[in-house]
Amino acid sequence: MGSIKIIFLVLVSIFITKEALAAQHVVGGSQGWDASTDFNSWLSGKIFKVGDQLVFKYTSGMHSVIELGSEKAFKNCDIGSVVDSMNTGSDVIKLNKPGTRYFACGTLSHCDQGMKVKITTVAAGNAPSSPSTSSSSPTTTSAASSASQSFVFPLLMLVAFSVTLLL
Ligand SMILES: [Cu+2]
Repeated sequence: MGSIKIIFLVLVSIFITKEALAAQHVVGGSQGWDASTDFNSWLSGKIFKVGDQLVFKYTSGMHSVIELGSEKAFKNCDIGSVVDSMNTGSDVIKLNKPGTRYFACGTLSHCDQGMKVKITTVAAGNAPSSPSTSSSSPTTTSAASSASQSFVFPLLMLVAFSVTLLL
């Protein structure tokens, strides 16, 4: 019985560590990947780190996800220059290196209607101290994100603890 508890605690702590390091971002929040979603407000204050994942949730067949190769293609909704495309309705994209990536809907005219997001990934562990560009409000956003993380962590600990008590 005791060894089961230890194994469980180890598994839980691995889970917590992974959770603290990488986050999953459902694009558009509860509204998902949809023409009616305001992606700019969803993006505001979000920080994407290496190792995080993007999840696009939508009705398959109605929308799709395409990755565009350049800022210009993104601006012009040039959905002809596609780097990658997905259409399962629950597409997961791993942000595996720092930099900017561009995603849009592949359905005709949806990109022009606003179904596009520009995701800038920062190195994991580093505080998002962007040196020169985009100095809009880095201090407030980083404070907000660390606040939400410090809220999630004790919550997971509490769940882990109560599950351990049940064993
Ligand atoms: Cu669409």
